[in-house]
Amino acid sequence: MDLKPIYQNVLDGQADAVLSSVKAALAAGVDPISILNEALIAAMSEVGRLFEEGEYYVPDMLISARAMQAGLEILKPMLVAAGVEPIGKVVLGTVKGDLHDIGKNLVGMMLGGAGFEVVDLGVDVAPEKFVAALAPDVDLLGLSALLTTTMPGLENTIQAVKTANLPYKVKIMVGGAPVTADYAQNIGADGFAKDAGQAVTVAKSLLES
Ligand code: B1M
Repeated sequence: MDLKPIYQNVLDGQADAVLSSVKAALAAGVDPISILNEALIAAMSEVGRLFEEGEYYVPDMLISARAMQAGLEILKPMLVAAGVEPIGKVVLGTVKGDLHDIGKNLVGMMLGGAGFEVVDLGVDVAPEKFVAALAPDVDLLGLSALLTTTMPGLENTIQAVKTANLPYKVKIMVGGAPVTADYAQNIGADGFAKDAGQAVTVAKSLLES
């Protein structure tokens, strides 16, 4: 069966059409894993590319991410039953004192869309709360800051992770409007992404490195 309609409906942000096209594919006997990889994830990766290239804007990406989530909700129980493993686990949050979450949520949706398991700690997250959420199965810690006054929270959290001296390595990716690649490097982050599309690329490369 042609999975193009699902792919296109995600690109167009048509949640209802995603739902019906996913249901139609399942009814036709298509494997949920193929629907996930070849339609939903493939479409979200195209959305990320379009966003990075300036063809899609934040609302387009949000609408596509929601449409993708709608399809994913139907597939989830089948994927769990099939034992599909996420490609990695990310703990994500906005640093202490900072209540901005739109960008962080987008990053979370894109990572989820790319196949990561995302644990979202929300906003105003203290360094010790981030540290407490880390575990051996966590591959990546994602920190977001939107205010120049809360940017030090990124460094404080990275320092708290170092001080915790965990017996396993968790890579740290940072981002947010005032954050730059130079700043990220200076505070000891492993990676920086300027937007949600790039966050997926960076997260995948951190997993491989
Ligand atoms: Co506030 N705010 N805000 N705000 N706010 C900014 C950030 C500001 C630039 C506005 C301005 O003055 N021009 C300014 C900061 C100035 C500065 O620090 N130099 C500001 C201020 C001052 C404030 C308050 C202090 C205002 C006040 O109360 N006096 C206050 C602070 C509250 C607090 O946090 N303690 C405040 C409050 C708020 C609202 C609550 C009203 C609301 C937030 C609602 C919410 O998030 N639920 C709000 C909003 C909406 C904004 C603006 C208008 C929009 C932010 C946004 O959502 N952008 C913003 C101005 C602006 O940016 N134009 C502003 C869209 C979003 C998709 O982009 O968040 O950049 P962004 O995320 C991108 C990338 O940065 C990146 O990917 C995302 C998607 O592509 N990214 C990551 C983000 N996190 C990442 C993590 C990664 C990787 C990439 O890896 C883990």
